Amino acid sequence: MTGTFISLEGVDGSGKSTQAVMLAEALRDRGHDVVHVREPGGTPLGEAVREVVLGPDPMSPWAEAFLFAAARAQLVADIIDPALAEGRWVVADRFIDSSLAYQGAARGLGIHQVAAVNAPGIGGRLPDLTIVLDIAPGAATDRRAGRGSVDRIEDEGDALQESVARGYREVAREYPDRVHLIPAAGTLDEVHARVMATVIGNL
Ligand code: T5A
Repeated sequence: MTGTFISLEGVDGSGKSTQAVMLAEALRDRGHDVVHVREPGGTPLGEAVREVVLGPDPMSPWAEAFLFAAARAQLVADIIDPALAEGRWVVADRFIDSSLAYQGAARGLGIHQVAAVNAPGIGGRLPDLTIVLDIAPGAATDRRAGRGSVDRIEDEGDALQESVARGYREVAREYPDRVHLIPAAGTLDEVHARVMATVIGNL
C-alpha cells in the first residue's frame, strides 16, 4: 500500500502554511492518516539547516541549493518515505519545487540543474500533486506585514519574489501533470475550497 503525497508551494506569504494546515485537517476529517511536514525542517538535521540557510550570513546560490537539498534528503529518508510506505498521506509545506523556483529560476542556477542536484537525495520521490498558490508578490508582502521577523530570503524584497513567482509558472509549464497553479486571492475559505477542488479533481 502506498500513500499519497501532496505539496503546497508559493512565494513567501502566499498563504501556503495556512492552507497546508487546513488541507491536513480536511483530509483527517475524511478519515485519512495525515503527516504534515514543512521545509526546510521536519527533522533535527533539517531544523538545524533551517537556522543556517535562513540566518543572516550570506551564502552562494549553490551553497544555498545544496543546503536545501540536504535537508530534503533527510526529510524524505526519515519521514516522507516511511509514511508513504505505511499508506499514510503526506502534506508538505514546500518541497523540491521551492528549490526549482527560488534557486533554479530566481537565483539563475537553472531548473534542470537544481532538479539534478536534488535527484539522488530524494531517490525519485516526487509529490503526486503539487499546488502552487499564485499571488502577486506585493499582496503576499502585505499579508506578511506586521508579523515581525524577516528571514534572509524575505529580506531580499519583492524583486526576488517576482522572479520566484515567474519561476513557479515556469515549473508548472515544465511539469503540467503534477504542478497546478491556483489563484491565492480571496478569503482563507475561498482558497481552501480551490485547494480541495484541485485535490479531488486530480487524485
Ligand atoms: N526556500 C525554501 C528556498 O529558497 N528553497 C527551498 O528549497 C525551500 C524549501 C522558507 C524560505 O526558504 C525559501 C523560501 C522561503 O523564503 P519560511 O519561513 O518557511 O521560509 O517561509 P514561507 O514558506 O514563505 O512561509 P510564510 O509563513 O512566510 O508564508 P506562507 O506560508 O506562504 O503564508 P502563511 O500561511 O504563513 O500566511 C502569511 C500571513 O497571511 C495570512 C496568514 O494569516 C498570515 O498572517 N493569510 C491570509 N490573509 C488574508 N487572506 C488569505 N487568504 C490569507 N492566507 C494567509
